[in-house]
Amino acid sequence: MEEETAIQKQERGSFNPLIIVAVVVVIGIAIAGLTMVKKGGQVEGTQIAVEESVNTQEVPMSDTSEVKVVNIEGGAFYFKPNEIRAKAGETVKIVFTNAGGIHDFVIDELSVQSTKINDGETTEVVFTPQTPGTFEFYCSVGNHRAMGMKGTLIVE
Ligand SMILES: [Cu+2]
Repeated sequence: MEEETAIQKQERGSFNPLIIVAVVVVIGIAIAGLTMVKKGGQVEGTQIAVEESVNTQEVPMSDTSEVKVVNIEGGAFYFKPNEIRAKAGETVKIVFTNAGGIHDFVIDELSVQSTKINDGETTEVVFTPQTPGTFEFYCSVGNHRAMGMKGTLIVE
């Protein structure tokens, strides 16, 4: 009886540490696994959020190569051409060259305002109309707008 008890004690004594080690290892693996899953989920979520925010911004990454460049000449008192077209969501780059006098290029509704430039100078404005419509662009210097220095942007 005493020997059996001693064996049982030995067995318990030798088994219990192994079980504890095994449980600790299993828990450790489980925690590590959960942590990796959480990290993976967070990374994916972050990537999706970034893509969504990019898509809602004015200049989507995929559209940077689709910038529509429009050369416009301005003088006393005209824009040439005086009608330009763009698609909603399309980024437009106006390259505005001054053929004489002091002029600028303005579209109130789209918050477009170039710098005022002198004879022979060129300036650029970049914008992305988001909604279809017809917008007037004009020169805000003096009475140039009233003198006919204006045009139409048609967003389709
Ligand atoms: Cu002008």
